Amino acid sequence: MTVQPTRDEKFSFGLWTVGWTGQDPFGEATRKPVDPVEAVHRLSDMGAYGITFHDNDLIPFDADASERTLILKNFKAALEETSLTVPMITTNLFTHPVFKDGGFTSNDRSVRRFALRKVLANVDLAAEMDARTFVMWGGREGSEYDGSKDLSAAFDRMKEGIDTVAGYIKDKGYDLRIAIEPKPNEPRGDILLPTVGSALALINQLDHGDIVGVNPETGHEQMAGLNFTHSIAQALWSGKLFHIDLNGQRSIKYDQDLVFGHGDLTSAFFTVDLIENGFPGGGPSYDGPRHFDYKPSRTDGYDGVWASAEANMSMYLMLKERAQAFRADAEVQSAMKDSGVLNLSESTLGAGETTEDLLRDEASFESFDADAAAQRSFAFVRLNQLAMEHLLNAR
Ligand code: GLT
Ligand code: MN
Ligand code: MN
Repeated sequence: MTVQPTRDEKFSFGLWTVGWTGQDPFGEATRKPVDPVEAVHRLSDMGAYGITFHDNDLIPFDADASERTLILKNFKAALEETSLTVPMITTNLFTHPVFKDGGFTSNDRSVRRFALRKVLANVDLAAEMDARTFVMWGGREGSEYDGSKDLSAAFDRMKEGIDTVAGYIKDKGYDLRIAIEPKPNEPRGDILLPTVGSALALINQLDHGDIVGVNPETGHEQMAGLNFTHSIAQALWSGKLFHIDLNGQRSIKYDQDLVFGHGDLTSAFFTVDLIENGFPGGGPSYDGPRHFDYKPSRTDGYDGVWASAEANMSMYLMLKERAQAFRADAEVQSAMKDSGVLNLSESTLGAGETTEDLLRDEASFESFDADAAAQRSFAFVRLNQLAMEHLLNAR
């Protein structure tokens, strides 16, 4: 069963995803490179609305000005023909050996200056392509040995780099926001800003943090043993969920980049439930691209590449349908009520109540029967079982 997407679903794919040739640290490529123009047509035909890329996914690192112009001309023509959009652009600061110790935080200042110039040039390209989000994944910003980095200076340089780019975006008047993508490790032994929480904390220290948010990836949070839905929830609550990378990961191991839902399916269900249905009591919601950042398995040929791209969208739409049925079910609503899910929206202090008032309220403490309150069953298992029944389409 394949559920056919429409452009209103805002599905997008990285050029590096369907374009991954299967090269890994242990083996050579198992597929020939794909032509970016073909990728645009294929993705458009299967119902995606956007394609994203690193500068060097499209334009080789050492391309001269005329090669660059020709490549962009052909790519833009394909976009125009298909009306596929480019909602996000990002910069490759990890493949070329010059970035082996990072870009913004390399111990070598000349590399840091080169990295900044590469990013600024790519910001201009993002504006030219009408992208709204500029992702920064600092895969090489990190270390293998704790003694090899002055970590305080590294955070200073990270802040300096991001603020310089954000300031440039503002000076130019571009309608573009930065989204930091966290990852705990791989390719570096440890990467700076390993989780959504770390990225949010750094954003608070920036001068231009108002246009900087996060781009959480399902598998990256799960590689750190974290709950992805909780991570995007906190990003949303902070007004910082600018973009999202959906994929699949099976527990704490190397970055698997599986098809969305092919890792932790229960987690994927609640991720879609949050994105599509919002928090149970209202609150901020996400309206941006549903971007898939996965790798078609290197065991598959191009038939499998395009089928897996469709599988991401299909998985998402099936989960969306299941999550909507879950929320609409009267039994679920009453189970939520029994579990007190909606009561959490009520503020703990009453309207206008001061801390002094609370301290004077004997019912809240002195005469509060903690043992009696402890008898309450929250019945969370029943609620979760209903979710699983909906997920399995068993209701
Ligand atoms: C790289 C990484 C992804 C990031 C990309 C953006 S590059 O493939 O593994 O998670 O989203 O730089
Ligand atoms: Mn990944
Ligand atoms: Mn990603």
